[in-house]
Parts: sequence; structure tokens; C-alpha cells
Amino acid sequence: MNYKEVFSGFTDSGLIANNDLEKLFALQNEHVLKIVKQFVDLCKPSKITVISDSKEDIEYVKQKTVSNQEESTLQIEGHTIHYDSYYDQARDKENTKVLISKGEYRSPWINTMNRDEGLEEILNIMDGCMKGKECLVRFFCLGPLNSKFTIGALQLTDSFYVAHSEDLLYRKGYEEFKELDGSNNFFYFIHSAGELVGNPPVTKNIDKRRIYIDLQENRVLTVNNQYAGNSLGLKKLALRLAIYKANNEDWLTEHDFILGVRPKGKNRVTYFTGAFPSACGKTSTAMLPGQLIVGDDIAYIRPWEDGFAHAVNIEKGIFGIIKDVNAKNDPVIYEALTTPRELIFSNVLVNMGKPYWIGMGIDHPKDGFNHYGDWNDGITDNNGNRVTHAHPNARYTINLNDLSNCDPRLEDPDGVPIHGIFYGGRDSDTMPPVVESLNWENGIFLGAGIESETTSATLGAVGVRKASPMANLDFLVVPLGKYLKNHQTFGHQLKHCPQVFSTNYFLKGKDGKYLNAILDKKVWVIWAEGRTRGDFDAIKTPIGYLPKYEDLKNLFKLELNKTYSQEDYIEQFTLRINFLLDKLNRMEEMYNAEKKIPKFFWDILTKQRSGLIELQKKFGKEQISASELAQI
Ligand code: SPV
Ligand code: MN
Repeated sequence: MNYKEVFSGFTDSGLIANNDLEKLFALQNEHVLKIVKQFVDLCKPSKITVISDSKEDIEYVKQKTVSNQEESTLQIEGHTIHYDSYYDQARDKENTKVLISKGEYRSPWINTMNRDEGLEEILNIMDGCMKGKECLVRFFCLGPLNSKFTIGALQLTDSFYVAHSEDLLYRKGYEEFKELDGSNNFFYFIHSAGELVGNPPVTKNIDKRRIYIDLQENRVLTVNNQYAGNSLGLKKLALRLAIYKANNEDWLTEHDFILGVRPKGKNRVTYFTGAFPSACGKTSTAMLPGQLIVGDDIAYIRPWEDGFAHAVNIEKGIFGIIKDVNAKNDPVIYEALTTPRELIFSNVLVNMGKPYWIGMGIDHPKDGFNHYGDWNDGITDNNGNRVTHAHPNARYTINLNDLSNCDPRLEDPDGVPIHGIFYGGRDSDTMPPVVESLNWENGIFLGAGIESETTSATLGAVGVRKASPMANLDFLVVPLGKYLKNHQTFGHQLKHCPQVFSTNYFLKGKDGKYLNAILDKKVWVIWAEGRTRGDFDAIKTPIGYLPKYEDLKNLFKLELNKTYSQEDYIEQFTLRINFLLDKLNRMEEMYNAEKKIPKFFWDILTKQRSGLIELQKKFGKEQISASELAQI
């Protein structure tokens, strides 16, 4: 196709300015031109603006976000507030679908749709969806600049808020796109907030909200939404495309934080990744005092020349849950949220230019503006539900390097070497606070068995367990069996396989009270670090290695200046055999629903089960403490 001719039509009709067109052509990439042409024709914006990496271009986005009222400025310099529709406050799982061809197999828990039908439906919805609006053409990088890890991302959107968020969360990529040498080796994302209503403008046609993942074309089409988990191409939408790519190559894409652990008195940093379902302590682990944060949400992990797995954060910012961020428990984030810098609040209460969220540790005013609109205490929505002053899933969007614990290796093109992996669950009665897997395959099994109990913060019954393999179930686009197998082969390529640990910060005693204080997790993390460096011995059990009392006692003293009693240790590090067997039964039931789960998974399940039953017989009881196990 002669794109010069095609686009001259666009300039003639005033759709695109000459200098914007020049920016597009300077990339020398026909794939980009083809995509822009196809979706401009379909979405019919009244203007196309191409944003390069230049300061002026990025500043234009920021200014426009405010002038078109997608964001409003707050009292503190650089702070803005954005609202999503009252009905678009979280990821829409029901309408997020993986498009697959006839005959392709996916796990039963993956939401799929026939590709032809899906495309027909969404392209229909997108027809004219940008009418009267400006379409931004953006270029970003998933990963550090000049890095083997990094994947380019092209974003078309009619939301300046989406583009502004991406400037905070991702690295600039216009110049990197020139390095593609015309190839189509990039992801692309077409987003439209659709028809808008009200002031601030929010998506009107929520019933036509669709998020369709087209693996064949490395693209995601998303329409009639604004909430970042639905709208931002580079966040959970790119995660799915990258999971597909990694699982068909030799690397991993994970829903992981990356943490640099620094034990007291040792002059070293040891890197861990960690996957935790929501409300299981992911952010609080990534933000542990005295440690370094590289990333809080998504990691690409590759086998590296030094024999270690290396990981990069594909983001450079945080889209974090703001609920419960307060000066006492999260001093670093709280400080960043209450001092001048560029950041976006979303879906919190604003009164006199000040933001208020749930659990911020200070009283909030009885009225103001929030995600519902004009709000006052006691107001109910159309369903008769009381509207809280801020949404429980309200967020802040901020540059990571605005946090004082940000690790400069965030930008290391070689990533950081991973010595350990955490899988964090939430259960009140089964898993000890920390367990190390017996080997790599057993580590995969630990990750595959993560469960999270529902809390009073979510809708529905409390204490219901939800399986969440590697905290990645929502984002899996390949069969779970293939995903586990890929983990296995990944580990076998490495000379230094990461050691794998599970954590459970939520174990309760007979009285129903939590057995651990909030900061105890620091000891589990530092113990795991020591294990990867050969500092501690451990007690071997059928489910994995448990820490020894003396080591924990010393770490509690050193890291927290706390006395850790033998009684506490015994209660926390006891194998509750019946509960562990129940957990194995649940895993068996779930994984039986999948066609091809690798053999190693079933071998480990069988071995753990028989090992636990044997112990039960040997001790003649069903609760056996680590101290008793240490004797055998
Ligand atoms: C999560 O829910 O895991 C998040 C926020 O990190 S969202 O972008 O909505 O996915
Ligand atoms: Mn996440």
C-alpha cells in the first residue's frame, strides 16, 4: 500500500497535522502505519496526534488531561484527581476474553471466545467510537531501554488520562520504535473510553464494555472503559500477551514484584520475585522497611549468561491500592502521596482540593466529590447501597523513583539475578508462615497451590478459599498445564535455580486470632534470603523445609528487636496434617479439571500425601510441630 498517498488524504481533511505525520513516517515502519490507518478508519476520531518522546509532546498530554477535565488539579503541586465511572471501578473479568480459533484448547477457568465472532462484535462496537474525539498515538517500552527483555508497545487511545498514566508507569518508546527496523515485533493496544457523559466525563455505555485479547495479532482491543486495569494497554492487557509469548519461548512473564533483600549486618543485596493474590501482602512485602523495591506488579524473567534467572520490572511506576496507606504503616508511600510531585489519584473523595481515602489515618469530611459524584455521608446508590467516601479499589499512580526505597537497578538492561521466589497465600489454618520447597519442581507445586481466603473487604462470604496459581489465574491465556510445564523447563535451563518459598501471613490460633504481628513477615523474608546464601540449616518435611527455632529467634532479635518464644514457634511451625491433606484434595480436584497437567505435579501430590499420612501414623496425632520433626 502507498501510505504516503493514504495519509495525504488524512492531512487534506485536517485529521492530522504535517509534523505529526512526519513523526509517524520517521519510524519507517509500515506495520505501525497500517494499524493507525485501520483503526482511524474504524474509530473515526476528528483528530490524530502523534506523541514522540519529546518534553513538549509529553507536556501536551498532561495539560490536555486537565483542560478536557479527565483530571483536575488538587491543592498540592503536581497532584491530580481522575474519576472512572461508578460502574467501572475494577477489572471486568466477565467481559475480558481471550479470542481463540476453532479447536484450540484452554483451561476451563480461562474466559474465551471464538476469534471471528469476538472480532466481529468488538469491531462493530468500536465503529465510530472516537467520533468528535482526539486519538493519541503513543509509543512505549515494556522493560528498560536497550534491553534484551524489552518489548515495544504501540497505544492508540482517545483518553488523555490513559496516556498520562502510561507516562508515569512506563518508559518512553518512540525512539526505541525506530530501532525495530520496520519489524512487527511489538504489542499494540487500541483503547476507547467510548461515548462520555457528565463532568468529569465518564464512560456512558458500560454495558458495551469489552476487552478482547487477540493473541494471533499481538494486540488487545478495549472499549467503553476507563479504569486502568481495563483501559491501559501496557498493564494487565500486555501482561496477557507477554504470558503467551513467554510460554511459547523459553522465559517467564509473571504477576510478580521484584525485591532487593538486605539483611542486617551483611553487606549484600539478594533479589527475589514474589507473586501474591490481592490482599495477601504483596505491596507490604515489596515495600518492607530497609529493603529495595525494583517492581511491585509485573516481571519478565529470562535465563541469563551467568546461570541465574534475571528479572526486569516492565513498569517504572506504581498503580497502587490507596486504601489503608497511612503514615504509620506505609511511611514511604504516604510521604510521596502528601508532597509535591506528579501523581494521579483516582476515585477518592476530594474536598477543598484535598484527597481523602479509606484508612488514611485521618478523619474525612462529611461531603465532597467522589467516584459517585456529589457525595455526602449516608448517600445511597441506585441499588440502595451506601456509598463509601472513597472506593475500596481507589488508586494512586506514581513514578517508582519518587519512592525513597527505589532501587536504581530498576533501569539495569540486564535486570537483576533472582535467588528466590515467594508465593504468598492467605489461609487461616493450613500453611505455616514460611516454607521452602524441596527443589524447583516442588517450588512450582507451591506456587500452583496458592490459595487466598476472601476477607470482609470483598463481596460475598468471608473465609472462602480461592485457588490462585502463581497469583496469575486471572491473566492466563495458555492452558495451566502448559504454563506449569514452561516453569519446569525454565528452571532446568538454569545453573542457579531460584529457591522457592511460600508465605502465609494470616495463620490463626485456636482462639481465632492472628499468630503473627504485621512486621513479622520481615523475619520470614530475611530467613529466606539467608537460605539462598547457605546461612541456615532447615527441617525437612513432606511439604518442604521449615526454619529452625534458634535461627528465627536470632533474626527476630536482630531485625525487629523482639523476643520470639519457643511456644510461638511451636504454634506457628506445626504441620496441621488434616488441613494439609484437605488442601491436597482441593488441588487434586481443581487440577483434574484440566486436560494435560504435567506428570511431575501429580508425582509431588502423591508423594506429599503419602508422606503426611506416614507422619500422622508415626506420631499417632495430626498436629506435629517442627521441633518434633527435627528429632527424626
Ligand atoms: C491487580 O489487580 O492485580 C492490580 C491492579 O495490580 S489492576 O491494574 O486493576 O490489575
Ligand atoms: Mn497486579
